[in-house]
Amino acid sequence: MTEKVAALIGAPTDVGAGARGASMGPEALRVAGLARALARQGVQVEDTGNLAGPGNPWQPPLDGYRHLPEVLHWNRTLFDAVTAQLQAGRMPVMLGGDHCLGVGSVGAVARHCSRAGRPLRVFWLDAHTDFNTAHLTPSGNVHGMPVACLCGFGPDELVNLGGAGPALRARDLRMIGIRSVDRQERLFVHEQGLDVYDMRMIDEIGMRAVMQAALADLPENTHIHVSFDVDFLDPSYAPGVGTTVQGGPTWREAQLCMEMLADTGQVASLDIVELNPALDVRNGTAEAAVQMVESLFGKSTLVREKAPKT
Ligand code: NNH
Ligand code: MN
Ligand code: MN
Ligand code: MN
Repeated sequence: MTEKVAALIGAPTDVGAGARGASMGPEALRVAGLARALARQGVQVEDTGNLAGPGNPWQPPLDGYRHLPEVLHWNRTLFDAVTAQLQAGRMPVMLGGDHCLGVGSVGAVARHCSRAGRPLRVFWLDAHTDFNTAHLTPSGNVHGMPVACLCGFGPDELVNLGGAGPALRARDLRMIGIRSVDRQERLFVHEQGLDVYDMRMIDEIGMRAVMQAALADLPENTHIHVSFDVDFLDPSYAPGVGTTVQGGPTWREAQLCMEMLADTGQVASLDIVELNPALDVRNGTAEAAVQMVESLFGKSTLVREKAPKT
């Protein structure tokens, strides 16, 4: 970890999702022992509590978006909170909430890095590419759109959040664990040249080679942001999410992904999103997510001097 103090920022909302309940995610992660897990890895934790924002009006989509005013409100608030923590030299750890919050969280990190002239690489760990637009989306749910918004395709207010023009370039993104892309979204992902490591590639070459490829040519001093959608994990051990997709990484494959990110020593901000306690069993998915995050912060079975090369 480049920053030694982690600031937990709760963003309890589900306005971007198709199921209610992700708004309970921050508290479930706390109950599952997130702060203690980070402390075990030598990280000082400051829990800044939960942000406040509008409730979920539970309305149908309007012009292709569900709850756009509420989504905007939450993302503006989150953008400011993440920016403040980065400026204070702390490592923001955002507890979602649904993945529409990626716009504010990753947006703040990207604008911060660009001001500092620091290279950025965003790891999008997810079953989905989240690259829909109002025209492509089958649902209108904004949690399926944050990557498109960050890359410049979305409503002006979200695209230009905290700065003019797109916050992120497609080439700064790596997507891992993908196994559900909507029909029209698929063509757009291809057209924009996103760097997607889908489950088939993980099957064919293994998680180790996938992560080596995704981490290749990492410039020195790169800020790594991890946007961890809990539906990245296989539903057999992580059922507590709104949109489960079969065929995710095994427990060990997911752990290896986190461990190899930790080995870089460059992870500097994190989102944990889409955990839905209303769909969970005895908080087991929250506990699984916490174990993954502990690995991301350097938990290792054996003492390892250095990651073995090739
Ligand atoms: N692709 C679908 C949609 O846009 C589902 C997105 N759901 C997610 N994304 N959980 O990570 O509606
Ligand atoms: Mn910094
Ligand atoms: Mn997602
Ligand atoms: Mn997802």
